[in-house]
Amino acid sequence: MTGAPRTLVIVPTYNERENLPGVVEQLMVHGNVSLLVVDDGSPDGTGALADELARARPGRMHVLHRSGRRGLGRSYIDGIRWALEQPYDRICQMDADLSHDPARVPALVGATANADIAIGSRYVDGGAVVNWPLRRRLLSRFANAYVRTITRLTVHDCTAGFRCWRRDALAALPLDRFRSEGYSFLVEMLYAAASLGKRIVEVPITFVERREGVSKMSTMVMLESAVTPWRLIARRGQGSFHAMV
Ligand SMILES: Nc1nc2c(ncn2[C@@H]2O[C@H](COP(=O)(O)OP(=O)(O)OP(=O)(O)O)[C@@H](O)[C@H]2O)c(=O)[nH]1
Ligand SMILES: [Mg+2]
Repeated sequence: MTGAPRTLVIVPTYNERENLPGVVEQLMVHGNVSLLVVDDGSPDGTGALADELARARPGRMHVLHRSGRRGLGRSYIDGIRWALEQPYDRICQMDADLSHDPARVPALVGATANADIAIGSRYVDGGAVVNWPLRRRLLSRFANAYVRTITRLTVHDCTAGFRCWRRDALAALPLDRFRSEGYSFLVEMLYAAASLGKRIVEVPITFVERREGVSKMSTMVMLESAVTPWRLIARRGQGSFHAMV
């Protein structure tokens, strides 16, 4: 059957040694899915472990090793550039900490049959967050309300890191103009896509807080996230993303 789109899942990693084997195993059960790990020189040896796992899965698993300044945004840009040189129909984004269930990848891919982007959303009917303390729940809710209010994005989970893109929608993004280094890269991507008129749908997911490893959320990352929506709308005046339509 030629039905299932050729899909690549990009997974950025920084110190995810304990989580990576589970992510790989659970993704590989989907026959049409390949994996690209983008490791930022993790001191815990995640990169070497990824190489080892990839050697056992030739053609299905790939590893990009970054050096220099680390960051989620930079990692995604490198990963997306790599992905667009390969013949994948769908390109997904997913965290390495198993807070995103690899079993939901087919649902996201399926939702792109009638959309350019499918977001794995905690904040639509049927979506949920498990094991987050109240403080973390409130921060995420606040971040979403903040982004939606400033940018006028209508997506309920703008900061979600679990997404599937149709290849052409991802290729349309002006990657060289993106400035976010940390998590706000996710908002910047979405904003650019919405500005380009891409169709965005949300698929409910249950987000489960990581059991292994530690969060990489830092004060700098949060500060950047607070500034990014304002920077995005300031650029709108200059027609920055619209010029690409
Ligand atoms: N390549 C790369 N990956 C990163 C970097 N920072 C975080 N990541 C990865 O991005 C994903 C999300 O990071 P997390 O630390 O889980 O962030 P979070 O989900 O906000 O925090 P948690 O509460 O720990 O789940 C994980 O797969 C991380 O390993 C980075 O600087 N470079
Ligand atoms: Mg996480």
